[in-house]
Amino acid sequence: MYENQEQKLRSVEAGAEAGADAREGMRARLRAAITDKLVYAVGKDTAHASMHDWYLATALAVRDRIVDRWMESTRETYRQEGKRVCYLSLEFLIGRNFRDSVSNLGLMEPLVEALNDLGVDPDLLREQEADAALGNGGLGRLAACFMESLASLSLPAIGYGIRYDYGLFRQVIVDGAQHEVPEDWLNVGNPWEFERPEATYRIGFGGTTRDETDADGRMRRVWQPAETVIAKAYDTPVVGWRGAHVNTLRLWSARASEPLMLDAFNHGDYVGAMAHRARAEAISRVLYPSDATPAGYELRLRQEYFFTAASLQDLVRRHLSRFPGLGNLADHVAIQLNDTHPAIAVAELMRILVDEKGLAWERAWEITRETLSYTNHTLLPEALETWAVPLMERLLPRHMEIIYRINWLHLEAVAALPGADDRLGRALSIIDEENGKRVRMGHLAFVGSRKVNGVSALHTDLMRETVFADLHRMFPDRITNKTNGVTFRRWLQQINPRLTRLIIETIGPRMRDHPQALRDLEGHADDPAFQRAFADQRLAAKQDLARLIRVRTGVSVDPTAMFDVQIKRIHEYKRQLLNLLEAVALYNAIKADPGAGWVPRVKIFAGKAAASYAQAKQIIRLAHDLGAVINNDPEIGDKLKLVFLPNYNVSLAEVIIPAADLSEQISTAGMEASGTGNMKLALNGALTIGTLDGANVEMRAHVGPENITIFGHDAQEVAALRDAGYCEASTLDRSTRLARALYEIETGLFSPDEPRRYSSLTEAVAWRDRYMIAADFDAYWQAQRDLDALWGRPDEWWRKAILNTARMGWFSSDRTIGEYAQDIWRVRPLVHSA
Ligand code: 26V
Repeated sequence: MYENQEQKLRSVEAGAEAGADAREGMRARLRAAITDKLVYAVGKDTAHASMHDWYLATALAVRDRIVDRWMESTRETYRQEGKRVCYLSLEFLIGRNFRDSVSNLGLMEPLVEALNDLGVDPDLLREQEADAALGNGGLGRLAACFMESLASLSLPAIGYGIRYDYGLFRQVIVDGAQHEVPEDWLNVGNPWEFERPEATYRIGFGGTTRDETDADGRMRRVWQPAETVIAKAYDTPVVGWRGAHVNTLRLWSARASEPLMLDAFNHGDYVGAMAHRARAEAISRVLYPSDATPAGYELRLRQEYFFTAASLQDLVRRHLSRFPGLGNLADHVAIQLNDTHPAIAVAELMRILVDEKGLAWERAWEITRETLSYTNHTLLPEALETWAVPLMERLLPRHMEIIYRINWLHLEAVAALPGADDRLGRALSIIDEENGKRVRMGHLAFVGSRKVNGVSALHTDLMRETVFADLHRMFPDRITNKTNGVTFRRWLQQINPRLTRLIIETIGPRMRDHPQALRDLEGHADDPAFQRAFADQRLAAKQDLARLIRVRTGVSVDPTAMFDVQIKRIHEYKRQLLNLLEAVALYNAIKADPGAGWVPRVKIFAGKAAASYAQAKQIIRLAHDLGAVINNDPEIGDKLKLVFLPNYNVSLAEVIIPAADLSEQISTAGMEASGTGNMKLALNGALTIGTLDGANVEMRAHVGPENITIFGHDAQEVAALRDAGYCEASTLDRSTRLARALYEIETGLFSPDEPRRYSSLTEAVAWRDRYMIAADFDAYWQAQRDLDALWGRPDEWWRKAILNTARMGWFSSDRTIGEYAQDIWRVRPLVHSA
């Protein structure tokens, strides 16, 4: 395959040289296609077209150029009878699609020229696209990076998910507080998707089960659902790098099985005639925020079953169009469960095989266990999914029966283990009997899967040692590690064209196809001219970000200051509060000695808090209250600024990341499964300050311990502190800086209008400190001061920054996907003739 790609690259590049004419031709064709779409698809003439009309026309013209390759990819997949990956995920956090598609097709230059010919600003045009925010954070963005890498590696794959009408809420800040506004992303039209009215499936809910004798005299269990919802497919093509291969992202939208209850309507009950429709369509209405409260939970279970059942029906139908039965399903399909959200697939596949296709239970179980694999993304107990048995019995009665049978057979095997006892039985059971009978979806996914993976080396170790320790002893070969990665096409080449150009001028274009080729930069890390050029590219990105900060927050920041960035969901375990407390301590220190040669710093925060997560929302408010005081203190000036950029999303990340000098990855050790923002920032040349958590551990190994700043307790030390009954009090006595900062916040120095505003935050640190903020504060403070000193030695700083970019190649999602393909899915790339 390697040789193949090399050849492909050479022929593409040779073609590019010979192809100045071809480019002119493409420019003219695109120009014509865009005006054509504007008139005949959008229905506007050039004189009256808005920027949005131009965007739609351009996207449609680009989409046309994807379709041939898409169909060719599908035909080849069928022809070569290989195996296909089905990636089931409740979240795909794509962001914008335009630049991805255009640049992977290799059309960026002729398209920009064509738009310029038409008098349309390509940057303004790009801004017209709404972010597809169909995810909460890391898990959803990982799914989007994986889809791009699967296509780029020519691995036949389909992503299955939900086409939410409303993506993750838009964050609006009013007086420093977060408010949530619906994100109506489809309102402006989505030119990338194809509606598939022919691809619809019926999804049942509720009802009853009974035994029935079929024509051959065999007993079968029959499920008679009380309610049926229609799943309708919308397909978006996912273009791989250099356009060779195109996969599909298939998202399901819910429809009522009857459009209108005509009877009720005819009797004048117009609202009642539509009520069933509202109930059915609610399923795909809105994305769940990551820590929803129990209210509304039934809807989430309906979402999970809805998309899982539709996806399984779809892949089974496809399989049966080529083969007489499902006996060889595992040879042709690998199903990946992205967290436990689609874990009901274990029971649903068994139901299809046993109830619908009449296979023996044991054979069906073999097929299921060969076909499914499961990725775990968090060990936080509050995020591990369980469903109350009565709810499951009501909504999915047949699945509950199947789960009981799976569990019964599983517990039989448990009982036969050496040393088996009651404790082991309780720990391994799929049903948690201790908290009012709940189905443990992680256990179900684990038992029903061929492979189970964690997302970083540390996280996988902790899976083996903690949450899945007993299951791991029972199935010692099942857990495997697949450290996360990010797609370098988007997260370096597209978002940072300036740095990319400099890198290519320096080491050539190989890095575009081989992330590991970035290593060739190592030889330039000490070159003062290259260091200067590297710093200059980054300064330009910082000027862009400074402009954006000014427009969105009204705060002016100095682009030559150190940009210290923490961008991610707001969560106590991610410890934005630790960073804010350090800001207060630094503010105090500067005030005490303003002339002490402080390194100018801009602390930049962005992130959303789940609507129901009160502490996280308070952290956002505190950031604003601190900013208001610090940013307006004349004694502080440019020595310290603190800004919170509202409405963090993929598009905002794309502006912040190239401009970050320092990347904050400071979660309580043991709590962040991997992190992927950490990788994007380091790849673009930010230095990391972080704990030994998630993938930070492996980043340290790759970039070298001298090029990353690690502080604080590691996961073992955190566990030991907990076991010893840690609570903060003694630590607080030791750290006067922290004690003073907490006292100032506690007594309203930053919220004089409401002095007690933050007592819930300060008490959480001072009395419980579940997240070890007090335990790590002094080490964090010292690490920050060391970084200040390093900033004063620019040749050293830039050397380290360059070495970060040079050594992050391993964190490409192409490497991750290559490992999944080999070890978990056992799939091979498609060979494209053209
Ligand atoms: C949990 C729940 C609970 C109920 C409501 C909706 C909902 C949605 C998501 C979750 C679990 C989120 C888990 C997650 O996002 N994990 C992140 O996965 C990243 C990719 O592997 C990883 O880099 C992050 O460290 C990890 O926090």
